[in-house]
Amino acid sequence: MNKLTSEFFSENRNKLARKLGSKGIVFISGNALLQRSGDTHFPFRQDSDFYYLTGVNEPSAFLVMDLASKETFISLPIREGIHAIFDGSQNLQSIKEQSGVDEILDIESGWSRLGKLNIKNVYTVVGQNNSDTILDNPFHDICLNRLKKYNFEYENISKTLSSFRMIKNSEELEVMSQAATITYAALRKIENSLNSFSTEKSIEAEITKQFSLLGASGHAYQPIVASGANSCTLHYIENSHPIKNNSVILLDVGAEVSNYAADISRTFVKGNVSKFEKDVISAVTYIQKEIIQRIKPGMTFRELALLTHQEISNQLVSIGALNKRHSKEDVFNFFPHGVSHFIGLDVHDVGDYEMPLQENMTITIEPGIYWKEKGIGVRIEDDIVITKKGAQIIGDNSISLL
Ligand SMILES: [Mn+2]
Repeated sequence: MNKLTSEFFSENRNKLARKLGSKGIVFISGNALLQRSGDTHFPFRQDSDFYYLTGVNEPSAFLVMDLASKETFISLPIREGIHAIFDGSQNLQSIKEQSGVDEILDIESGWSRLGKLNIKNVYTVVGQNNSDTILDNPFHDICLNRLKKYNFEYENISKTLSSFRMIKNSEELEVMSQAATITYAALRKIENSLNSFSTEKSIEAEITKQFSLLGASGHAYQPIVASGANSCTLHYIENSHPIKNNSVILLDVGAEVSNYAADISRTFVKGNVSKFEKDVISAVTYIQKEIIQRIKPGMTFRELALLTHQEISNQLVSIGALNKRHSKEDVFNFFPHGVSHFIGLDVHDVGDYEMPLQENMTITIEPGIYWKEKGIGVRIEDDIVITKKGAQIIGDNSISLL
């Protein structure tokens, strides 16, 4: 269920229209279903820009805003006949109300309506993904190729949308807070019954169950449940090993609510905690608190990274991992990732890392110490919102939801 109001999505479109002026059209495509095998598909996740402007979670849809006439419509494959029998028909009225657009059209009517508009310039989003290993949703290119037949000039508004999405409003903060609170509740449930779990998989299953029962749509990303030496692998998502007694378990998980993510990490110990494990865990916990306390609007990501480096370096000395005369690389070996990223509709959200922190930006704070020789990795991560004077942790870590 969508917990954001139609005013939120309408205002996002209005803000974009004010920025772009009164000529041309905005064309934003959503995501299509992707084949998993045969005629089955992967679970659907909407394109974040399209969702931000519409609130619509239907596949193969596109949004058109005519900046001159202010008319807006969404086109989507309307399920009728045999498709409605198999997959159910959509409630078009509720899609229209949720999005606040003027009309919902089927795909072909949408394209023909578009053909009648006086299109010279089109504002759209192109090619956000530079990776070879994660491919863009093909529906974007399918739409772009079809649009090219109209002989238009296009402008990429990806950065404009990112600059909007980087600053959250109260509705977004509310759903992010729900996602974080659900994640904390699931983590507490695990912590309180840690001895009853003998495999990483059983912890993952319990977290998935908790997320569903507590009202999340699922995981915002592949959960990490890493015990023992697996905790040193930063993106360990196999979650398939038995958990030995007296070993650490690093959990990096996040619920998704109304397409907004939480991203939270905790490191627990099953069985007896040795002094050594305790030292590493308290060192990282201390560093994380210290960083959050010292964040202020105006701080740059570079300053945040330097502060983290200094804190980690101090703690590595005090736990005996390094001596005082160590190099930058020595610290990097223990902490090879960034301390922070934007979070929102995407778990690694869009945003400008050159910009100083400002009110209502939401970022993660996630220092860690990964001591490979000893087979122990510790990461502590919370999501924070930048406030007028500092930072505040998103979500409530103190309530039990079940
Ligand atoms: Mn993170």
